[in-house]
Amino acid sequence: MALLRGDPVGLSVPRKTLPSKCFYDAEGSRLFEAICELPEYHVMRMETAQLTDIASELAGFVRDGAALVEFGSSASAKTRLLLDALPGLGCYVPIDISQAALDWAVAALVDDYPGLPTWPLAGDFTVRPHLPDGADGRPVVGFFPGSTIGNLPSDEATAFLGRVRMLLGAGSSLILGADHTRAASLLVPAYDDAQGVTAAFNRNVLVRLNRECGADFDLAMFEHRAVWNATEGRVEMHLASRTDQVVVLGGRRIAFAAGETIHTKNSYKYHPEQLDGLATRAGWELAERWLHRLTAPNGKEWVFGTTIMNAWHRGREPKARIAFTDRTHQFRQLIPVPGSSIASISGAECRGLGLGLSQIRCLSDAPSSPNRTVCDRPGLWCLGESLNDT
Ligand code: AVI
Repeated sequence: MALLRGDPVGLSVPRKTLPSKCFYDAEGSRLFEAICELPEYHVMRMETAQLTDIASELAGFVRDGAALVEFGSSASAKTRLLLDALPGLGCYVPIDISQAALDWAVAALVDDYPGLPTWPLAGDFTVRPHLPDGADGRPVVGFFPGSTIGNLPSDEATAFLGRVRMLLGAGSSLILGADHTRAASLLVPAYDDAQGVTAAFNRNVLVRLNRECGADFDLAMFEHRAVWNATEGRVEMHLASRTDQVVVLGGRRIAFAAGETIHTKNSYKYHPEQLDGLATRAGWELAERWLHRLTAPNGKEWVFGTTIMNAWHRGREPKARIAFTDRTHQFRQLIPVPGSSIASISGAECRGLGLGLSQIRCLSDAPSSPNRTVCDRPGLWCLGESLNDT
């Protein structure tokens, strides 16, 4: 059941969901690569075309000797476009939770970039918030392409960008790729393609539950659906039960009514200004944005954006941060807060970090909050510790 461990919502509640980490086993990664080639799905092609166009302009924002830190290891064409445009780069630091993915990415790159020191960082950077020693003292540029930021709701996206900001440090920059397309007539086919590749990608989560969690989902009895939710500004992927049925998972019986769905994925399509708002709350400010547009035969537009942001400069850095521990007092998270010695975080952000409110203890030296206050009141938040070292 490792696949579902820590799943805060899951399948045993009325609105069934699964965590998006369920998608990416070897088969899921293979299917995602196939999605990127689909005629209906333009995200990857647009980003690659855009980076090809702007690589030399982006290079103007990166100082010689800089460390390039990529979130999600990759040996992709996009990484290579940047590396080719940045011959003065000091080192490359791909970060990934999976050691195997890192090994593969690094092996694929070293032959082509023999002079570039590569310092892969395996693991959860939110738990061990330090760059490798090889990056010490260098200007730092983060790279988070692929519109993966869109797979996070706004509170989690802010928390993620805040963690990235703390990792990369004062004076750093971040290159962020995000799809801004919001036309339902383009997005629904992009997530429900004619060849059924996205449907197979979605159903693969059931294959994994059968294999890894002892479930007995009948794949033919679940239909893939993609829906544009205009209120939330996101494409939703669901698996809808074709009939009344009961599925057994890890010894539990889970009932599905006909038409009931498992909500498996969200792909938020943030307006550029929304993205700026999230980034600002996380300690970043816009330096430059490039928008790449593609007009479809029906007159609707695909819009992809690459944004470079700078961490707050001296005098505007966060003056406080929140340090969380879990029940075992293990370090979990730091969140920067601008211009204040008091840090705060919303309940939604806590949940975005995968922490239940009762799990959160806050280390604080603020007079109104004794150290290690257990924050269990919805709506109000923990006080953070003051920082002298930013
Ligand atoms: C990885 N991510 C940005 C893709 C997206 O567009 O949300 C994942 C995806 N899932 C189905 N199609 C694409």
